[in-house]
Amino acid sequence: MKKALIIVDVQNDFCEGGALAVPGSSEIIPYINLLMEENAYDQVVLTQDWHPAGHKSFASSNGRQVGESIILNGVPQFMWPDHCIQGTFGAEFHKDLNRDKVTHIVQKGKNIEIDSYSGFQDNNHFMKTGLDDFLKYHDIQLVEIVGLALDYCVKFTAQDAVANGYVTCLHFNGTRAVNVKPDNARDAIYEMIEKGVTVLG
Ligand code: VGL
Ligand code: ZN
Repeated sequence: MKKALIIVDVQNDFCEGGALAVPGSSEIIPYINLLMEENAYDQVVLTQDWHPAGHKSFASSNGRQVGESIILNGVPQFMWPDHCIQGTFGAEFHKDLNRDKVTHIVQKGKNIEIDSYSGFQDNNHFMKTGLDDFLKYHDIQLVEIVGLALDYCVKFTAQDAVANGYVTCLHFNGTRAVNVKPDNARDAIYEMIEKGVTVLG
């Protein structure tokens, strides 16, 4: 059975000092590096949040405050600080993440009008990223997921992995949450379990 590791959005803007810093984010990097050393993954995929300047998920693009919510193309959209703008330092992968075994990179959030939390598709379910095609082409049946942030991109990527037919495991020690509200991490875990994700300690 072939297995892949999917490393979600381990980028400077989501790490300490970044525009959308996730608490404790840099702690997961040694854990992820160890996973890659100790497991013979058939594929290692990075996802990269990759927004054009002026992206509609940014509060500044809508004359809003960070933390507000708007309806964007019919779905609720949290208003984020400007982050992961194409070609900037904030959009680059964290330098400590070992990329020697990476076989594929998926960029998402490129459509200025639509956000994309999942590594598989945008939030409007309008465009696929090609990740499912890549994994199917390489006969992957099991995916293990780590990265940032647990309550957004990791959760939606894991749920879509189940929906696309993969045995899907989340490494709890390899992820951290934004926790806009204190219970967001816990709620995300329960939602993932309900949808069929296996949570590993
Ligand atoms: C993410 C908020 C906005 C994430 C990306 O990677 O979880 N969160 N864009
Ligand atoms: Zn984003």
